[in-house]
Amino acid sequence: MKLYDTTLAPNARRVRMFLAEKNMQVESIEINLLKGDNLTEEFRRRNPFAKVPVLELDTGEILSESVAICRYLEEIQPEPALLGTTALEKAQIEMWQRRAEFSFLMPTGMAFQHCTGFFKDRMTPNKEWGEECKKSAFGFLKLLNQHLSDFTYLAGDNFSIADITMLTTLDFGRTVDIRLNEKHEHIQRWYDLVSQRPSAKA
Ligand SMILES: N[C@@H](CCC(=O)N[C@@H](CS)C(=O)NCC(=O)O)C(=O)O
Repeated sequence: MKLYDTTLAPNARRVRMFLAEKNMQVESIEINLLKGDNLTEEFRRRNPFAKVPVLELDTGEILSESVAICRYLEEIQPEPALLGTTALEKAQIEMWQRRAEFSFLMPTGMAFQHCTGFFKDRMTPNKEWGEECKKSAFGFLKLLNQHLSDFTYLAGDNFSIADITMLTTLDFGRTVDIRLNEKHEHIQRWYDLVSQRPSAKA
């Protein structure tokens, strides 16, 4: 399998971390987003949405969307389970995965795009909107901090894809000053725990 990957992109790192947890190795092809490697005809043939990550299977089938890629990896390599095993656990992981993605990864990504102008060659940044998104990301941190006062990981007792989404986004958030502060002591405890996992180096 080949992973079309970008070292600094949080979505790509989600898949790299997932692979590392599963102890799976794939060929990695670095896509330089700033240079627009993802905007070429050749890349768009693999993913018309022109985003990384993309997983190309040995059969030539193509998968994009980080969570869809992770679902595929979980099916072919079920251990360790990162998407849950029981009906309840699967639903709780999905719940926290979606919360982390929609209420933290998305606004953090928007804050990055609109505050830094990194993609100004392909979109019109709106700094005011970026700042709004930043506020909304901090709103999620407040709720998550309360939640983590009672739970070890986002979805309960077991490390899951929801923790991967949260950790990779939190690390990426530093680019726009979305960082933990003294009010986030429970997230800090969780962060210290999950960032020590070998997969966090991915
Ligand atoms: N929903 C997609 C999002 C993918 C995405 O937004 N990737 C970013 C990097 S983190 C990208 O390729 N951006 C390039 C661009 O916007 O030109 C996923 O989960 O994989």
